[in-house]
Amino acid sequence: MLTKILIANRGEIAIRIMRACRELGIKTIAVYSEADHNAQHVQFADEAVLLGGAAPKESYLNVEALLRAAHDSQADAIHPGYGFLSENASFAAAVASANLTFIGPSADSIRAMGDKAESKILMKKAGVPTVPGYEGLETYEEFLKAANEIGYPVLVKAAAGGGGKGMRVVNAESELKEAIELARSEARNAFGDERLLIEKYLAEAHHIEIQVFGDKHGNLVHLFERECSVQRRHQKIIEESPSPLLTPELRAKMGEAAVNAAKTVGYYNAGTVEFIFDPKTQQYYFLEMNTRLQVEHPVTELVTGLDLVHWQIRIAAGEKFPFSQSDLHQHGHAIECRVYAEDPTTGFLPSTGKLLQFIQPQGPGIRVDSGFAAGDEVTHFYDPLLAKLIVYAGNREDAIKRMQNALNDFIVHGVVTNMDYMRAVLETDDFKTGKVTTRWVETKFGEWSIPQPELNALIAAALADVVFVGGKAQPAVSNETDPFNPWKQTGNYRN
Ligand code: MV4
Repeated sequence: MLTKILIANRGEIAIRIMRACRELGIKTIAVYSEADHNAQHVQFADEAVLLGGAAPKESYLNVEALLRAAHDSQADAIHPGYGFLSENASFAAAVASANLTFIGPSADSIRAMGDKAESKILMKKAGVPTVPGYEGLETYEEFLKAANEIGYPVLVKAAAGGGGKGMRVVNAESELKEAIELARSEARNAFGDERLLIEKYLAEAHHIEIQVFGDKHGNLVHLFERECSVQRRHQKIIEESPSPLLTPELRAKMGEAAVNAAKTVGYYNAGTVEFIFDPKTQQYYFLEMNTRLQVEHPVTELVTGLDLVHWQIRIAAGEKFPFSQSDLHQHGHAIECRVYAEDPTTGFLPSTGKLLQFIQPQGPGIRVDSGFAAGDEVTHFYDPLLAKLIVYAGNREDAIKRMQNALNDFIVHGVVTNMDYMRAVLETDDFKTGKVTTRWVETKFGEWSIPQPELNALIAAALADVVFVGGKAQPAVSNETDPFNPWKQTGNYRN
């Protein structure tokens, strides 16, 4: 069994991983940048090691500093979390070469699934449905012929891309040549690899992903789906399980396809197979496989009752995963809202500042995975995710109601958040009826402003010298000496 784990990450996911370690009796080592010296994850760990400067390349992406920290603190494993180095095959290999356990898949699995052309070829061989298209094309003439065979609109993707990076939609032949040239130069600059894929673009479709989990002894299962179509510029905002679109038959078929996809690379540990689902044809197609624990994993934990990080650690230590597919069931409904320090009224620009108030909701079926507390500084150095608010209820309608109330009870003063925006999304008929596709935010909910009646109330309150806390008006703090006086803070429209 592992005795000491270094968490090569920060924020909410670092704390979340430390909670699983603590329950397993494993010591935790936090790493941090100079900007994070007071961060919650540093305080939560048993030990902490300074990596370097605030810039990720000097700290959380600094492989040499991370391995040195692991060595100096006698860690026997490293958990990468998500983002940063979590899908960097060279890092996974370097961890193994340092005789440390990498809590995740093999470097080979990461490398294979990181190449979107290679992974698509693997899927075709395994009989996993893929989007009609071509890999390995070189000349414009080849792309032109392929696009005419596929039929417009087509999507040009970078083979070394992923998560929407290096993707271009082409609606007509007249746009193709420029799109190919731009996509190629972007791919070369961003990834040092200019290979492109071309495929049919499924515009009105849903992003549905399947959680898979395997041990090092050949047992590989799926843990059902997550619906992730509420996204803005490839940043997920709201995720849920089950998907309102899947029938039990479709769920079983997509789960089997996801397991087959993972088996093509001998996958072990936690992974997610992404599909695009077209409700009109009821067809699903493999998009890519994420070889890491995902931000939205709590949604799966709540409907399956499993602690995924707990099992990641035990699998990494060589234990067998004691569940067969027939042992696993999906119960109830879970929804996650990602609370970002971003201002939806200014095109989601990051909002920075000191957190004056950070009051988390509580009650039955409410979970908050947070990396911040009142008094903390929200900086511009890292992803602006403040917390994940996840709710669980017996059915989708109750889960939506619970989420709306929990968002109301989540009080954040000092930075502007996207919570009112998410509450507005949850209130739409499109969301309630499961009609939100991957393009819905951009086409129907991209620009947003505070509804005028609410804005009037806020203006009246400001003039009347009150602030709203938990939806209730309170006398505004007026004495000038109070450092937490909300009137001192700019950019927080709640004042
Ligand atoms: C697609 C697609 C539609 N048709 N491929 C986005 C990033 C990566 N997961 C692959 N993605 C997509 N690939 C085909 N052939 C739709 C997506 C997609 C998406 C596309 C545009 C805007 C937002 C999106 C959100 C999720 C998935």
